[in-house]
Amino acid sequence: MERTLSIVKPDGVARGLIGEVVKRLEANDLKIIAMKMIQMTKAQAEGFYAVHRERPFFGSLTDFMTSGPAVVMVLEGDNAIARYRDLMGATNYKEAAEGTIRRDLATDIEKNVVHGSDAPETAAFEIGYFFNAFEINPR
Ligand code: RTP
Ligand code: MG
Repeated sequence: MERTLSIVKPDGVARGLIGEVVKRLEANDLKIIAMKMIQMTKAQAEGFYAVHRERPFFGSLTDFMTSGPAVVMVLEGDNAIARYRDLMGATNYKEAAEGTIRRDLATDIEKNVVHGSDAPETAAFEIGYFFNAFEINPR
């Protein structure tokens, strides 16, 4: 069993795609064991994406992530990190495989609807960034 952090980014929430994302998670055996809507501050977004702080898109990305509410979730399942990355598709929706969330729903390389942790260490950091132990409810 593995856990990963999922975010429906502000573009996905604004476009009414929370349900569509949740439907795909549940249909693919990724169990939602924590979930809440948040409004990130600039400082929170900068901390979350600290690995990207030297990238040219860092300012734009952290502005986007604070542009409206986002839905953060903890997912649990066998091989959850890689299986959720597969469901999301490539960062650039134009390069994402058919049937993935980003290929089907994204409109922009930045506004790409969802986030998913990319490794066990980043998943642990990202889950702890948004949730405390009492907010996570394994079933
Ligand atoms: P994420 O972290 O959000 O799950 O996405 P990812 O691993 O597929 O992509 P990553 O390289 O970690 O980039 C994080 C987010 O930054 C935005 N981005 N913009 N303008 C650009 O070239 C560019 N590249 C990345 C995207 O929102 C990406 O998901
Ligand atoms: Mg990433």
